[in-house]
Amino acid sequence: MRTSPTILHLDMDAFYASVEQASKPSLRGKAVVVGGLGPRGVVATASYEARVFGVHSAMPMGQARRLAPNAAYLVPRFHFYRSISEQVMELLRALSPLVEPLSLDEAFVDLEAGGVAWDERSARLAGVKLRADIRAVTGLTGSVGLAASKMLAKIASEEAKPDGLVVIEPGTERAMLGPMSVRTLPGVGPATGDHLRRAGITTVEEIAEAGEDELVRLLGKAHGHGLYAMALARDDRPVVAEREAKSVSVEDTYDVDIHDRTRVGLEVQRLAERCVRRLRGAGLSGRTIVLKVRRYDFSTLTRSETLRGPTDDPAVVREAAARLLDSVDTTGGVRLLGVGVSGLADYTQEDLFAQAAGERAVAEGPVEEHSVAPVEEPLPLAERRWPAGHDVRHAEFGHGWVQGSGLGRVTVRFETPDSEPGRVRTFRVDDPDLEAADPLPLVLRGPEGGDRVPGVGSQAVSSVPASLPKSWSGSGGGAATSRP
Ligand code: TTP
Ligand code: MG
Ligand code: MG
Repeated sequence: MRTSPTILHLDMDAFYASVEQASKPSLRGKAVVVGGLGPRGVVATASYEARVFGVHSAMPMGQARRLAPNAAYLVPRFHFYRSISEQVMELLRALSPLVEPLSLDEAFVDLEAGGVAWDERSARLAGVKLRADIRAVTGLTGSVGLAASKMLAKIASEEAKPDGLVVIEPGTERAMLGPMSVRTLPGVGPATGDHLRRAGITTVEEIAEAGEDELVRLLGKAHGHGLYAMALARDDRPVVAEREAKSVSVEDTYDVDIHDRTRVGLEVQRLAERCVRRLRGAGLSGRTIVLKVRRYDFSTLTRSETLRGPTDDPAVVREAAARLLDSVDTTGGVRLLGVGVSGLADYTQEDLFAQAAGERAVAEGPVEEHSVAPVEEPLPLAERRWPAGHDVRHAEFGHGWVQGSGLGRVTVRFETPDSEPGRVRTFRVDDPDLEAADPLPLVLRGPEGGDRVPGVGSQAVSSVPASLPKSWSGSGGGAATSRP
């Protein structure tokens, strides 16, 4: 492990909700909930003002409305969030070639590889400047964690939230991790957490005390080893930029996130079959089966399993894909699924035997690479046309956003990111003067706008004030972190 805190983890604060507040002046400082507003909708995220009432991600929308009846309820604008995400990722890529995005609002950056930091001081400076630059370019706040490993950098950014920066100094990490819940460690979800609790293990310290053999006994070889190492703060995983793998794969994007686990399973089976058709069509086979799952928040997981020999057998690929799916948490919904086969060979082991039988039927027709999958929850027409929170333009009143619709009426608030909070007017849903519009940029970039992009390694820290992080809250761990 490196000896300086030069791995940076960034996570934007209340991302979707903050974008909405930046777009809509009347919502700043207010409780805002973004998510599915249909009968089975769940909360994607809530502004920190709404979290005070107990509203949080993945909560059923009905429950959120009971807890925070006066909050603004908005439908997500994924394309817009993605464009803001790209601006943020571009700032990260200016720091280092090694940027590993984990979701739309989150990424690791290897500052050392970019030559922008080599010790604690330079790392902290880069973090402070990054936060200021993100604010200047997007108008939003993100929290930064700095540490000598990915695991600790991510824990640090969580501690820094909201709107802060925390550095974990190398040498202090074990003392800091010890009293924390096992759930803090990567890969420990509710199921593993329960499993460990039943064995009397609730803190990271207790994992270390239990010893490696006990962990392996409880959780199996791979997971047990991995978790034990994490508990001792041993994490050598490198920051890896996204790269292309050689494989045959198919994937589907869903218009509406799939929440139903059975349905997810069926889709994976369908994709496995389609993947095998393409594989066979190309006269190939492969040893490694890969499952790709993109979740509601655009975080993308891949799981893979390597077989003893190459295959192009649909049953083998289906079963492997199903096993891989078992290890993926899909709570919150799935936007995209993919199945691939890599480790390609131009023959199959079975071929050597099957040829005699002479029956490798490749009877399937042409396969589309990418098809639009069926929609799970069709929206009522009125909602589809005027989703709450989406932008509109009125011929006379200009740019605004839909505050609500129903009973043949739509209520629009006319304001823009740089205006004062605006006024509300109501129209008929079929008013010809009203049309859907694209979102407006959150920050107007002046002629000097280009200067706001960070000059890598420059000593100048942007003049936008970077606010102080909230103080360290772990018991006895005060020495482990420090503030800018
Ligand atoms: P997060 O980074 O987990 O949460 P956040 O940015 O809203 O808040 P925090 O300050 O705690 O980081 O997720 C990023 C976005 O992903 C979030 O704004 C909305 C979306 N999301 C969902 O759609 N469903 C979910 O269950 C979660 C956790 C996030
Ligand atoms: Mg976030
Ligand atoms: Mg995140």
